[in-house]
Amino acid sequence: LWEKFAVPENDDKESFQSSFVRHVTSTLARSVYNIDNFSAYQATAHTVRDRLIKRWNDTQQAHAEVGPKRVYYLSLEFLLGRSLDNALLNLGLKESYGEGVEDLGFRMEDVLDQEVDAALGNGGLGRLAACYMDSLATLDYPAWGYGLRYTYGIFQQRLNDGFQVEFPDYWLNFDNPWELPRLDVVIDIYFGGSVSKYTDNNGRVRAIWEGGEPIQAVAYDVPIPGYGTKNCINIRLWSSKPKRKFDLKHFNEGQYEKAVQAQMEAENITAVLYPNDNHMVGKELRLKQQYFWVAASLADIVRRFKKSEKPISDFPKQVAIQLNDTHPTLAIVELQRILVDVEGLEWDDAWDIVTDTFAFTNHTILPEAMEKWPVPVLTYLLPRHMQIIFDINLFFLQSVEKKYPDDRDLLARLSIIEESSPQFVRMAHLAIVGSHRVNGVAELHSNLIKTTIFKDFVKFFGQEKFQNKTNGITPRRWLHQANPKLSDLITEKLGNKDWLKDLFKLKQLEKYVDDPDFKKRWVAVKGSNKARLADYIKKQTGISVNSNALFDIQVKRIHEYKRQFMNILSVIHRYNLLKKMTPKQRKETVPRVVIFGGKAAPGYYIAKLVIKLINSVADVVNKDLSIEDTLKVVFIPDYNVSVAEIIVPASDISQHISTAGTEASGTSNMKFVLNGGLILGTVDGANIEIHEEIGDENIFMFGNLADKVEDLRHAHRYRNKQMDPALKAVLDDIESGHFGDPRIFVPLINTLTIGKDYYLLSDDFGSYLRAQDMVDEAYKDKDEWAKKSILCTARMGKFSSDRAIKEYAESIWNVEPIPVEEVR
Ligand code: 26W
Repeated sequence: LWEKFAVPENDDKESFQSSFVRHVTSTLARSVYNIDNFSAYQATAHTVRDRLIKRWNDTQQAHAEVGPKRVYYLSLEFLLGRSLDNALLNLGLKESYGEGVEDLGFRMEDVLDQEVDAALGNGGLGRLAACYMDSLATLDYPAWGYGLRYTYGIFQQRLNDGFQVEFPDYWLNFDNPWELPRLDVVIDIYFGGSVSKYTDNNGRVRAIWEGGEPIQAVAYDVPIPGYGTKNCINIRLWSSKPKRKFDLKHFNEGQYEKAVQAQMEAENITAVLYPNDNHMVGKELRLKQQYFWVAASLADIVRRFKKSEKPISDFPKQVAIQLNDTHPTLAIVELQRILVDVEGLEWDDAWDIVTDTFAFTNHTILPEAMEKWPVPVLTYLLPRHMQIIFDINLFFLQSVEKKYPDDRDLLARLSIIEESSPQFVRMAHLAIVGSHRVNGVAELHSNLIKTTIFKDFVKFFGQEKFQNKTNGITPRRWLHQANPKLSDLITEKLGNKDWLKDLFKLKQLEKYVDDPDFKKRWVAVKGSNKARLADYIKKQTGISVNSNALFDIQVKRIHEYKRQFMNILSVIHRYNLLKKMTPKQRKETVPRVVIFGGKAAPGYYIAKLVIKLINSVADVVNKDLSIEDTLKVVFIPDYNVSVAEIIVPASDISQHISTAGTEASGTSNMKFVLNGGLILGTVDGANIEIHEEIGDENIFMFGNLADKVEDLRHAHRYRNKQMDPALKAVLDDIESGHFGDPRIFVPLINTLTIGKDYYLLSDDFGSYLRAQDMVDEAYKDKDEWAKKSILCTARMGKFSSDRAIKEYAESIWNVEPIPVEEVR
């Protein structure tokens, strides 16, 4: 009987339209005669959602039948962006649904543009998690993501007089068709309380943790469809809710308001995404978020494991958990607590299970980003967990002492506890000790962590525990979706879309680098993407830019180590040169549009001054008619995933100019090159591997190498080094008031003088300017440039997130793909 009523998957235009109309009238309760673009978006989204739910169920059923080892990706951030276009493309419905929408009188582009970004992340780490989910789904892995459903995502950025101002991102204002509330999946999470010990029947001392008031974690599921497969995986996001019961004590005392307040505090836990990227701020609420999230996730994972009825010792054969940076490290402690206190295992047996289950990815070596939490705070929020951490540390240090007797310094360096006052828990140390594998995110970065921050751990645990997994990006979103014209051209040339599942197939494009017709079409696509960006810039900022100029783009979070400051200083240098030129010289120079975008953490004063400086320089340069349109400067406000999809396909050059050794990998570098944009970059992060793949002629590299950085810093500190003269001249220019009241910029300029130029702008400035000149020179040869652009795209196979995910699956998780058949 059930089969008779099963909904078939009809992908044609008419089925779409009938579902569209049904959703308009039933789901949205509107008349089909007066619906706007937003309702059209909602009706389309709900139609797609129906499909996703079907696939989601089929996938869960297929997995339940096999009972495979599953991988769980714990990430405090999932920077998904928009879902509709991505789902249409991954499901292969773009064409039929597109026609269906247009027939009904809408422009698909306008409909897609109604969607607000799911912006539950800061930058690189969050977007990486989103790309990895796309690849896990596409490659048919039985995988789950676990995160938090923040009510407010990353703030919206607006500019006021050139300064950043933050606005709350209340993204759930309207219904969110991309989540399935699971109001039946609810887990009680406890904070505080106390621990008592007792001796059980076998004479073992056991602990009981009796937590304080429970807070509920409610599951919201976000389906992630793979490309060209029926597999559809799930990101489970937890939302905090008060447990619906009276606080009798307050109630009896007649303190109604107090009772309500306690309930509101429960909702606070998942209210807001912390907007700090690469910078630890020790807020207690953030720690509560972390525990709330890992405790709910582990309860869910353990419950699913128990359904298999396998012995608990099989846990690591069924479950792999990847820790996305140290943010979920308490999961290690929580699993140990469950195994010892709840399941009654012996400590050592439990610990073997824990370490076989977890693996840890490090994403940064910046000292200010390292998470550490005060012992007193942990002690009152999670008393039992604090005891377990001390025990983990004790047994770990005992094993160190056994191997290296009498090395007290080594013990202090390795200890999970920092012996300061108060004491702190070093989360990275806990993550390493509790995991069987640790990895960095690009070759250089993985080598650096082994020789610097984790050096002593390599000495103790050995090399094998430490791996590299170079990051990747999904070609579905970052080429197929963001750059449909280039995608179509590639598909036409290669004869099919197989490259979307095997990015190494792009190699075949190399055959055409000398084909004039192909080159012409390639350049035309770039031109039309630049025109699209120029339109967007005009709409957002009012600035007109010439789309025949060289588009030079730096978009990423604003941070001193990423050196947007150095970029804008070089723009001032260029501006001064242009002003000195004769009209004839100006005619011969390559016109440039320098584009910036990115958010500064709200409390990061220096980063915010960089934004102000960029806008002040833009104000002066863009108004100056004497330079005859040879230079424009643009700051695009509110950079996010959907804005990136417009920006990335439009670059001629993009800048990735971090001080060597500071950018763990970078992933936007990969996005730009995949779209035929060249890189101007330092010898850092994944730039190095991109260089290796695409060749010397197709990239502009400059600057000091990572192994020189420490010596250079030392020289600055102790030898009053001379500043680069060109840099000095530019700073003088700012100080003369050329770009508005110079007093504003004093603290920024001080970072180079009083602050000893920690990120070595002065040391790299000369070679940076020379590299810029080489870019100008190369751009004059349009034909050669087109060739470089094609070769860039053709050689990017390695940087697909599919490659990265396969490496994780094979050498860390030990999980296999499960093909999913449609269930009727
Ligand atoms: C505790 C504060 C905090 C918040 C976020 C510390 C660290 C982070 C992230 C780990 C920072 C981050 O996003 N790192 C970036 O990770 C990307 C993905 O691996 C890399 O490509 C970037 O180079 C790295 O900066």
